Amino acid sequence: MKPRTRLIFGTGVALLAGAALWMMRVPSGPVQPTGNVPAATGWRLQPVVSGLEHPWSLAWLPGGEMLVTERPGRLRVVREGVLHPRAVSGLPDTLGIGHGGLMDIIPHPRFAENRWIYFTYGHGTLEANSTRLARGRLSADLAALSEVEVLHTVSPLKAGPQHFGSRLLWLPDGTLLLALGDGGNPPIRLNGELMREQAQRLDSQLGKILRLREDGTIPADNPFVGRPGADPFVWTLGHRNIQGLARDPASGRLWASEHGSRGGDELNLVTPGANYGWPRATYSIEYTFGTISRANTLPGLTDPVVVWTPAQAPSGLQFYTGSAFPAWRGDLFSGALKRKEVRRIDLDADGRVLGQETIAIGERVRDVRQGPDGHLYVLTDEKNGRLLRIEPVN
Ligand SMILES: [Ca+2]
Repeated sequence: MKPRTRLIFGTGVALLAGAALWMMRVPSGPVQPTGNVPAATGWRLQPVVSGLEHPWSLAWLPGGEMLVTERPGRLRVVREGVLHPRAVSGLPDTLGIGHGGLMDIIPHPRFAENRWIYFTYGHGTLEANSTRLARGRLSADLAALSEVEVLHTVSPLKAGPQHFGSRLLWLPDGTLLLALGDGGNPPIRLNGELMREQAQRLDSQLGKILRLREDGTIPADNPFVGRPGADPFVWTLGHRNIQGLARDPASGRLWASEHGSRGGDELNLVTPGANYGWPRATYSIEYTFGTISRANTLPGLTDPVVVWTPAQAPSGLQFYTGSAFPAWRGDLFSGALKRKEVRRIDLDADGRVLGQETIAIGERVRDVRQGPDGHLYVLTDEKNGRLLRIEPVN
């Protein structure tokens, strides 16, 4: 091929490739808020356990037993589908007010060796409180936690019963993510400004995802380590109140769901050091219908991937890898408190959203998790809360 021919040929290939990429890419510009979506098919709901008081999170142990937190401060065990009548002993006192109480729970990646269980809870008083991260060793009979140690107390302290977060997630390098809330709605203030401004302050842990080592110390490669005035635990910023955190083990993509104020709930693709905008840019408005920010998006801020208006009130988030629902593999499942459903978020192999479907539960959904059997398990946030299983039907 002559040089000139090669040039024309090469340019043509590049143009074709560019056009193909353009056709495949997600439209840029404002994210379209999602309202009603079609119902998912091929599933049924199977009750497993009832009598859980405002259950918040669940986790499986290597032996197949489940741990379930109850927001008032109890840790329960479910073995072969039966709720043990006695709560696990040895947990610290928790501040069970509003959004706070005993929240997320996650076993150490090497639990079988060390028996460590990590959990988050509200601590303090109505006037001065925070989210805490602690761990304890679970006895072989699953009856008691011992050697309980507080690994982290989120600072600064906040007032009131709102926006504690919180979700925990292990990264493959053995560090732990702790996702938090901004501390509360107006008129709650700190140092003369609205509490929500904490989400943009690098010296505050509110409205952040933090990254910690398993003993609660600071990983040296956190994105803001060494920056003057920045809190070295901070991993991402600009969040209002994260309630779901999930990781795709194949791609490593990390997803977080958070509550907006009125409308504007978000699903975000999370990368270290990024600023997710709250309250500078948001699709939500005040509960009183006032404006929070005129901007949906701003340079330097990371836009959400999905916006839910009207609000879903998203809760637990699961990336599905199981075999019970082959068509759902590689998709995200988000619980919804307000819409009383599980939302399936259909993703392609590159993590782009293809669509959504609703799985109606009829009760406030606090958490959704994939079980070892490949089914999805749901906790309902009620006084008589339930554990339900989503199973396939032909
Ligand atoms: Ca945002």
